[in-house]
Amino acid sequence: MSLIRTRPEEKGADIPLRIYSNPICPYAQRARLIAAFKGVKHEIINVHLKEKPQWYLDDINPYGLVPTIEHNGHLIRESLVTFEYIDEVFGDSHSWPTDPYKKAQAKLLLSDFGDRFTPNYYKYYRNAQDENTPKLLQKYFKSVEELIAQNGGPFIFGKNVSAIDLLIWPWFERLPALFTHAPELKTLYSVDSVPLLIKWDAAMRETDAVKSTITPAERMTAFLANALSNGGKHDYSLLNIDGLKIYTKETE
Ligand SMILES: N[C@@H](CCC(=O)N[C@@H](CS)C(=O)NCC(=O)O)C(=O)O
Repeated sequence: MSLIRTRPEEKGADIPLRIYSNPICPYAQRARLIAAFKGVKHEIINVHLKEKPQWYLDDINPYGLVPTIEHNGHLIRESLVTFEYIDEVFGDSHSWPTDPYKKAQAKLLLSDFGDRFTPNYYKYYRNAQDENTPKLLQKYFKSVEELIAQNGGPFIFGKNVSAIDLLIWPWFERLPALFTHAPELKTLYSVDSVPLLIKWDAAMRETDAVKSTITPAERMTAFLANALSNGGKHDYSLLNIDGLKIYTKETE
């Protein structure tokens, strides 16, 4: 792994898309997933999330968050916005279901994800969970299970991956890391409790989009365990990713 302190060169014309990202970030993975799913040639610039380069804050994203994407001279931030932009601009078909009712169901799953799933998921990392937290996570698991059942699986809307599979996947990919921190959740995400969701998890891991963006669970676990015991410090070398470059603060 190398830390780089200068701004990256402008991208070559043969690479239409740049994604500012970080391998631990599930939001940034949304942009990487849709780019991979659509087969869009892109380059990834990883930004240190704790020691952000000043040029990133000044010129790329005033809030300092990843993802941001760069395309045709436009800078676009916020994971859902970047996802939908890439989905619309590249390829002939969009990844949301075309049937309006199915699309509404997908959007509802996404809305509940942001309102009910992720707030409870992150409570475990702040030690802010209470007796309702696992129940709310379980409710979400069950609602995905139900949609998979309605549509025949293995993906949420049937045989093909669609937008909602990709948009929620990064947090599911990171569940094994959460379970080492909150082992009591494991039984909620099991074959006995949500068999179709567990099959979905396995099917997602077989897709090219996931294979090309995944950060191995044991490395993510090591990274998060270290961050939790070191006051949030980020040691990206624990991810053990070959050739990983992280753009960081210009000065120590
Ligand atoms: N609402 C944003 C959230 C993105 C986000 O929280 N990214 C985190 C990393 S996972 C980040 O950039 N953190 C840096 C910081 O909080 O300063 C989105 O959907 O893109």
